[in-house]
Amino acid sequence: MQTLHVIDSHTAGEPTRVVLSGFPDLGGGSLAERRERFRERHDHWRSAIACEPRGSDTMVGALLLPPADPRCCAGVIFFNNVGYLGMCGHGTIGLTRTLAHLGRIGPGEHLVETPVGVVGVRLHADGRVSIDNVESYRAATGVAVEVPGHGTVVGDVAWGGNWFFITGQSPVPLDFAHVPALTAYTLAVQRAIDAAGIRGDGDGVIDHVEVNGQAPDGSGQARNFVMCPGGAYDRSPCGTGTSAKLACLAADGKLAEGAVWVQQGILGSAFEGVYRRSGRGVLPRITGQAWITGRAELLIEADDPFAWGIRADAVRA
Ligand code: PYC
Repeated sequence: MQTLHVIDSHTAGEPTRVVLSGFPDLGGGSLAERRERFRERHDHWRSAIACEPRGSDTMVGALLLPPADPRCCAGVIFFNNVGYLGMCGHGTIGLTRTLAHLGRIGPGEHLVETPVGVVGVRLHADGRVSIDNVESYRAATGVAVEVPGHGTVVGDVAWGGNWFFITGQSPVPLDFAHVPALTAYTLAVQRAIDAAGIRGDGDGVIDHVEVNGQAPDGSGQARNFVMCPGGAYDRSPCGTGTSAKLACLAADGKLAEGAVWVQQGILGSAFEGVYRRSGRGVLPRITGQAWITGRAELLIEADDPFAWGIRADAVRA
């Protein structure tokens, strides 16, 4: 029997499961090196934690590790039902709230090490969390892709800690009632981008599709629908997706440095984003809130046919 200790939270509706202990030793080195060891040698632990029956398609795991950089209060590797994330905005907000819940950090500024760089976090006295994300930028604009059943879809390719294709074209209103149609649409866009060989810098796979428009609630705020790599949509406004969007707004001159952008997700829950110009793009600061939902021991029994999660090699053909 294997035992893992976890704390669950949600950020604007999107779950994060912080793994505190019980995970195999990944050795030393950078978080990027340890993520490669995780992927190569221990991928079944990812599916045990994130996939059904213990997790779900929406679950983002956050393996808490000692940082290599002594300035940081924690190191983290984010993962989900199908693989690994570079950064995760909602997950970093959930992790920060979890560290506060454990009494490991208090209000103020802290640094967290991720596989794609060090990010700043600020725990506010009222429980909100701001993250200073990695440099985000637009790599390409006006990218056109033929999407079966939807015609030509045009969008931007942008980095916010993960790669995004961001489009303003939506076949239906951006509201909760249209989640099934938005899911089908964004999955079709994702397949079309992949088939067309459209990539981010360094051949980066564009594994997130973001539809952005006006919220239909009369607030004048923006609302998005973000499809994540594993076929589940982000319940939150997506921290890395909001960062990528800020980079596009900055590149288009549509949002001034320091001005607040309120980004709703498809549930209507919101993050606030501001940016400073930097290098190729912007340094985004994203603010949101997370709530603790559980503290658990995950048990893995050796004779359980789904011990390591419901994955292709565990189901009958
Ligand atoms: O908040 O950055 C984010 C995120 C990525 C995937 C799910 N959430």
